[in-house]
Amino acid sequence: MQIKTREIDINIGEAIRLGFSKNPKSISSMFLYDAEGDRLFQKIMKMPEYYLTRCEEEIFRTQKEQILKEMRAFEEPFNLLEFGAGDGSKTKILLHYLLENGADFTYYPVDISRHSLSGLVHSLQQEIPALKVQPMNFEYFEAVREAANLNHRRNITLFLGSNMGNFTQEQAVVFYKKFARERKPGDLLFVGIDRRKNPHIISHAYDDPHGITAAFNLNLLQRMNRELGADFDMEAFRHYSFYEPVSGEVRSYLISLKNQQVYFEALEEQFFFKKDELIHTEISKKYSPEEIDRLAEEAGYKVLRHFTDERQYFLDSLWEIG
Ligand code: AVJ
Repeated sequence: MQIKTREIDINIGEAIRLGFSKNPKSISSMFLYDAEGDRLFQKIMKMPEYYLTRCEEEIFRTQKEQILKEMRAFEEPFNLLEFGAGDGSKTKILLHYLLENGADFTYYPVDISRHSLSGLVHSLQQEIPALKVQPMNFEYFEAVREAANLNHRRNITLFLGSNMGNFTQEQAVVFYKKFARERKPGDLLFVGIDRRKNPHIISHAYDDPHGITAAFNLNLLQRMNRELGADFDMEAFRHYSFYEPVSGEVRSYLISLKNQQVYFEALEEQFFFKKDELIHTEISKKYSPEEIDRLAEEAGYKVLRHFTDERQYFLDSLWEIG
C-alpha cells in the first residue's frame, strides 16, 4: 500500500526556531505525535479520566444507523475522508456498518503521524479486507488541498475525537472557511467536539494522577533530543495544564524548573530558559452546542444534526457545505 506523503512541508526544526522566538515560547501540538507520542496517547485514551474517546464510541455504537442515514451514505457513491485518523478505532464501527450494508465508498485516512497511519492501514487490511483505502500522510491544510482534487464524487469528511479542539475558536473558523472554499455543495463534514461541562471533570482528564498526560507532553522535549540532537534535561521541566471554564480552553505548558540552556545540534543553535519560564504546547477547546451552531454558521455551513451521548459530555455534529 502506497502512503501519499509530503514530508518536506513538516519541518520540525524550522517550527522550533519560530516557536521559541515567541513569548511565551511555544511548540505546535502537531509534534506530540511521533511513535512514542502515539503510544502515550493510546494510554491516555484508556485512562478512566479521559472520557472523550469512550463517549464518542458510545455515540457511534448506539446511533450509527441514524448518523449514516443522515449522511445519505447508502444513496450514492462517496469519498470518506478522515482528518487525524489515529488508530481509527471509532471509525471502524462506521466502516463495518457501511460495508455490511453495501455502501460504495473509498476511505482516505489523513494523519500527521506516518507511524499511526501505517499501523491503521495494516489493521484495516486484517480486519476489513474488503475496504478500499488510500492513506495520506499530510498535515490538515495540505490534506484539504489534496482532497479537493480527488474525483467528482461527494466528499464526507470526518474530523473526530475533539481533534479540532487543538484550534482556538478563531483558528477553527479560519480552518473551516478554507475547507468550505475547496468543497462542492452537498459535501458533508462530521465533527467530534468535547462539550463544556463541570470543570472538575475536564481538569482531571488533562492532569491525571497516573502521570501519563505529563509524559505525553514531556515527550515533545525527548523527541527533540532524538530528532534534533537537543540536550533537554527531562528532570528540569514539568508538565502543567489547567482548564479555564470561561474561555472553555484547557491550556498545556512545560515549565522550566531552573535557569538553563539547551543546545540543538541540528540547528547549531542554543536556547535559554529562565526558571519558571513556560513553553506552551497545546490547547484543547470545549464548546457548548450553541457555540458550535454559531461557529458552523460563521464558517459557512448548515448544521444538519447534533448527536450526543447519554451523559451529554461529547457531541458529533453533521454539517452541510454551501
Ligand atoms: C487528540 C487533540 C483530541 O486535546 O483531548 C489528550 C490530545 N492532550 N490529553 C485532546 C490530548 C492531552 C487530545 N486530542
